Amino acid sequence: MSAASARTVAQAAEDSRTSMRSVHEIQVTLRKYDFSPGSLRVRKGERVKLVMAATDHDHGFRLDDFNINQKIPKGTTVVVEFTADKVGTFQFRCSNVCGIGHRSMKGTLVVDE
Ligand SMILES: [Cu+2]
Repeated sequence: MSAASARTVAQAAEDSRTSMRSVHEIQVTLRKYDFSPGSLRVRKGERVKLVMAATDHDHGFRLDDFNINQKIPKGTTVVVEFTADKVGTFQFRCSNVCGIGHRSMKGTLVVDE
């Protein structure tokens, strides 16, 4: 194989990797006292884009394992992006005291191999 065609093959491989690395977008609604959906499932290596809307109160999205703590004010939609770079089941929860059920407002992120 010549050097020129080797580069072409490498470029094609890079192009296909880039297109596979598409963003996994998930819409999440936050309201007293849950996340909907409350269970998020993605694959390791995916770029995850959470589009989160707080409908009834200021809420927050805290996912310590990925160093995320984002406030989501009432009536707004906030986008959080991260790379799911480790496998496991991780808990997220509301990080803004929103009422009597605040402590039970949580969900799980599952990252599959
Ligand atoms: Cu809350």
